[in-house]
Amino acid sequence: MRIINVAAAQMGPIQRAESREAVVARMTALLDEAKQKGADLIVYPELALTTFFPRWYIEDQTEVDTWFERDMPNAAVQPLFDRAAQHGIAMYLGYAELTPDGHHYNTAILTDRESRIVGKYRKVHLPGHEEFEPERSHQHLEKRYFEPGDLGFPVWRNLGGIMGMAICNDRRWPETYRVMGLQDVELVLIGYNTPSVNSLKSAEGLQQRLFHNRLSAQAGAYQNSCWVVAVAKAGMEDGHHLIGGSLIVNPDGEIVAEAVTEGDEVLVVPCDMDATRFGKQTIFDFARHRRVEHYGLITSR
Ligand code: CDT
Repeated sequence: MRIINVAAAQMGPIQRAESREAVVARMTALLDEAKQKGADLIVYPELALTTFFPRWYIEDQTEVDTWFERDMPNAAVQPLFDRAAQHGIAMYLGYAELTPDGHHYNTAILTDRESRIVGKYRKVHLPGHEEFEPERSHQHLEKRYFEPGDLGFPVWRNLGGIMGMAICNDRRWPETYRVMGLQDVELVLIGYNTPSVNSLKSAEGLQQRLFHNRLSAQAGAYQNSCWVVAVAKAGMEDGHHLIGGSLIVNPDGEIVAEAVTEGDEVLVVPCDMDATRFGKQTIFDFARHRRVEHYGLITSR
């Protein structure tokens, strides 16, 4: 057995006025709880340091840039890195990244037990729109504020497992998991901020969105025989509701833990990386069973 004790650290809402320092204090409390529960790895949500600012239409780029981190770790986040190293806990952490040459990405990093950054992922599938659309109940301006990620879907060896990362909307796309599956991924880490209502289609509500969240994570896990950990920022944020439902799914596609609140909540599950092997060597032995000669359309359109 190759056990990694994985903590899904769901976060309750972060209001617009909340400082990075206050958020990092909350994240540190979740880290301490994860340590008490025996965690080796903690997974935080997408854009874990701030409110989900793409719901706000901002024209002034200087103001937009206040939501981004120019360095990671920076002074506000360093205490979290220090505590994680003290506890020997690796992290997945989502944040808005502003690069030295002026690029904006929706990013997640992976650290090792010493808080060294071993992996970086930049969100590929950016949902939403670029301009203010008054008919919507809320804006979703990821296409305005971020560029599509330029790093693909790599995997990393960390804590004795093979890990990959994705961010929120990526989890709805089978290609996300399959590209990592083709690199033998054992554990896929995902943070998300998902509004509980569709801004245009009012019939789609909380229960359906929670269902689609489970469906996506469970299908990705089963079809690639890997663990999937999907972690929400949840609850009523700036007057807009985000789904909770953070969950850990095993390589059979079964949910083994699911959050019951919409607040700060830690789930810890011992995930055996060897449990991925049976599926990878049988029904999802890609080398033996895939028929790539019939898949060309997937990449040509
Ligand atoms: N953050 C993020 O990617 N949220 C999207 C909302 C989709 S509706 C525009 C999601 O897929 O959950």
